Amino acid sequence: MEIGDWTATPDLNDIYREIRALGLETNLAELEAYGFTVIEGALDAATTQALKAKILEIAEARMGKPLDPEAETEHSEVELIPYLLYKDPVFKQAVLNQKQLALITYLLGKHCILSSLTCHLKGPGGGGLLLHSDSANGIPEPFSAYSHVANANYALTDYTEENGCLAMVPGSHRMHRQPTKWETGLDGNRRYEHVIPIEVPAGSAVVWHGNTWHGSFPRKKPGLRLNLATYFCREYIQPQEAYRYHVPDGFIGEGEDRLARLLGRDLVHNWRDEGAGAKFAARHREIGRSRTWQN
Ligand SMILES: O=C(O)CCC(=O)C(=O)O
Ligand SMILES: [Fe+2]
Repeated sequence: MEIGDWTATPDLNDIYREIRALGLETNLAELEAYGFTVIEGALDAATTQALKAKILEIAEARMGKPLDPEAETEHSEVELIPYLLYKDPVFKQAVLNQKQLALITYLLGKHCILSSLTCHLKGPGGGGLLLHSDSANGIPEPFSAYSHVANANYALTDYTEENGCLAMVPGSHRMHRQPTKWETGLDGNRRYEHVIPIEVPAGSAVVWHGNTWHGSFPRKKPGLRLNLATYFCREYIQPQEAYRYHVPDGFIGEGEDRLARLLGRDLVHNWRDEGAGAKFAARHREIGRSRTWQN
């Protein structure tokens, strides 16, 4: 059907039209049905390579030792490499990738903000990252049907279970709770019976609803598994990383309004002497126009 300028769904009309124009309607159906979807080829080979190289450089400096992505045996378990956004222009490109951002906008509305940009760098051994929902840190259960947080996670190395890939529990966004301690395991006799490996080539983006149970398998061979987690939240949630008051001069280019909003420019709360001002009035006008869940 043709999507009109329907007054009941003012934000959704544009969001849906963009998803259709980008050829993502099947991804949208998968996201609704299973709580996650894979966009293969979301990044071209050169961007995938650039992200991987930059993250390795940052991780080596942070961890104070050389890392061998093909043959690493020393570094086991998961190391979180945080706060990547301002470290190289290629990270901004990954956040603004149209396809993942269109699905994130569907899940979180057009006022969502970036919560964190991190890499889960994983070497061989250990127990993997146990199953969890990202609706953590104070979001009460039962979770709501709509997302408060959402994740678009790029694979920067080829994903297989043996390589330590992402793990998902299809349909778990409808459980509206965290897994219990009997439902978190990935390996051996603790492995949760419904978990599946996301075996996709490097450059894929996996997008999921904030409720969906996921984790990542232990790596069973030498080398490193690298991802880039672009993690977003609705504007009333405290972001994990500090962007709003720390944007480097010149970082937001001419016309990059969406980037500015993602970094907190349009957030209304947290005023000082300037008061609520024009931002508050503008938001009230906008909300008055529509009270659907997309706002
Ligand atoms: O290591 C992974 O692939 C999973 C990371 C994860 O749980 C997340 O980004 O929320
Ligand atoms: Fe997670």
